[in-house]
Amino acid sequence: MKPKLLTPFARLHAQLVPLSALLAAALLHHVADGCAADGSAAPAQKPAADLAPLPLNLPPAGYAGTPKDMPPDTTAEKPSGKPRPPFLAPKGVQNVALGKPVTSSDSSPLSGDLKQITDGKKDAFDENVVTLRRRTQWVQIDLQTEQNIYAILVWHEHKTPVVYRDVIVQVSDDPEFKNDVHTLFNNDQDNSSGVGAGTDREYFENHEGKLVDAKGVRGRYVRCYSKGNTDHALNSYTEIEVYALPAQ
Ligand SMILES: [Ca+2]
Ligand SMILES: [Ca+2]
Repeated sequence: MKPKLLTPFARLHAQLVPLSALLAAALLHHVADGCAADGSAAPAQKPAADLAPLPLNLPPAGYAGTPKDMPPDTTAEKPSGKPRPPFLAPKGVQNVALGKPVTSSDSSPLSGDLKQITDGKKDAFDENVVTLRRRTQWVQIDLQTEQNIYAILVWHEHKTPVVYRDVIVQVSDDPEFKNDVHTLFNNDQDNSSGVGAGTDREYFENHEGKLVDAKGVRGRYVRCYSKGNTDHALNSYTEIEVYALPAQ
């Protein structure tokens, strides 16, 4: 077939159609970005001014200095000895785990009481440590309402620079953790706990606790796994904090 020659008008039309489609797309993008469909201004991405460092209240150091000897078979980095940089989260977040009920795969700890994991006491004293039996164990906090979670801090025991194995931190709306599970941290690289292999690194316990970035994930339950540490096969906890804002 002979190629059809376009009249000057048809050529202009052919150029304008994609242009108008582009304009419409740009307009839609603008609406999605900043304006609600009814024309009122919708909240844009949270500006940096609404962020603030987490309102942490750290316990004193449980040991002096940094570990001299690296334990064998660890993926942990040698600690720098410097304080952790401030972690920014939306202003107004608070530790919503304080005083909340705790359950565990081990319902009768070898020492301490599960409720001590959310009692706010986190100094490196033996009486603040709850110890669960060996092998993979978990503890779970019921925040009692859905929350937008920005950070989770875990102190196993920080009297000595031990490295815990198979630390996995998850959030879900399902108390059984079967559906809708968000895994925020997992350093079980060889999947020896069978929850799934993770890519995070091990770390040394210290008074700052392990800070896990939760990125605003929504959920009611927080579950933390571990499988012993470089000193012994038991699983200890001193405190878990969950920094969140009530879900809208
Ligand atoms: Ca405690
Ligand atoms: Ca492992």
